[in-house]
Amino acid sequence: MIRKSVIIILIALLCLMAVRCRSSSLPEQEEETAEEREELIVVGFSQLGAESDWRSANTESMRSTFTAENGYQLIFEDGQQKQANQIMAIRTFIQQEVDYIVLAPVTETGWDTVLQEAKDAGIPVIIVDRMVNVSDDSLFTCWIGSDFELEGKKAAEWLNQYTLAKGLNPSDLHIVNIQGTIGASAQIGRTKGLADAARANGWDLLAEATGDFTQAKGKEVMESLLKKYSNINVVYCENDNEALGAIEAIEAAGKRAGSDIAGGEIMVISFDGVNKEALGYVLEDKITCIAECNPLHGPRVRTVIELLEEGKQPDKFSYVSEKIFSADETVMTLMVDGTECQVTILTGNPSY
Ligand code: GYE
Repeated sequence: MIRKSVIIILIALLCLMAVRCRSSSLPEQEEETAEEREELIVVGFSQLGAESDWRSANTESMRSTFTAENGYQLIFEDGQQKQANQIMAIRTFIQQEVDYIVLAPVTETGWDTVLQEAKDAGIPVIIVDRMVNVSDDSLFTCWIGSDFELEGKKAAEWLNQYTLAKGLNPSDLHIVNIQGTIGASAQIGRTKGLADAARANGWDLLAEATGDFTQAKGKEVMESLLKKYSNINVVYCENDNEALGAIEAIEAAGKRAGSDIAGGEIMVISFDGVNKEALGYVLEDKITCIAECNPLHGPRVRTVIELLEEGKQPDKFSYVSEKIFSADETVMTLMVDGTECQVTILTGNPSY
């Protein structure tokens, strides 16, 4: 009897120990994970959408930079080209108490309120790609992106030099502009670059219509422009995806995309230089010239965050330097804003 109760007591003791062990090991494990999580820098990234190859490359650059191996936790939100979605994402990041907010804004205006909320919460906001137009620049920490007007000026100056070299009369250039998303910095700058050059050079800028930076819309818009204007000989597309769509429309209308304007071709000019097919089209002369726009902002944003972590102040505005591509050697050098710019001649060798 005594032996039996000793055994029961022993078993009971063992059970108790086991339970105590589990319950003491559980919080330890939880603590560890929480600690581990705490070590990661949490970045909330509000991406504006997935409208183009440029955008996909930009998203990929952010995803492959802000990894756990590099010490980050990335919370990614796709705004689907709607500012309301992006505002909602930023509010969620604030609630989640992320360490940094990165915003690639769909359009420039309408950010004051939500950025003030982020500022009040003490969360630094880094703007990438397009700009925000806010009344108080202290609402964001810094911006990294491209000089879109410069890109536009380069493309327009390339067209100017090329057509002059070919002996074309400026007033015989009948241009349509398939614009990007209206109100986006990339649209505003590129549209201005062309419109100013058209005025200065005496080109006939027939129409401006938005293609929303997508291939489908680029095609649709070009189809209707071709129906409306029979004399189009240059199409300026504010990104490569629109250019691919425009070329589809040109060919479907029984016309040819190419640089031989005098021979009846429609010259396609574009931006980005990210899409492989578009770069291939440069070699085929279906796209005559592309002003590069660099999407690889992930490492640049990381450098900024590292500076901030060290208590240093990054530059307020950082512009990425960019090239201009063509396969045609007629124009080798451009003067834009008093600066000489070499044209990068594509030869099929991907080393540019
Ligand atoms: O050129 C276009 C994209 O804002 C620079 O957005 C970006 C532009 C890019 O959809 O392809």
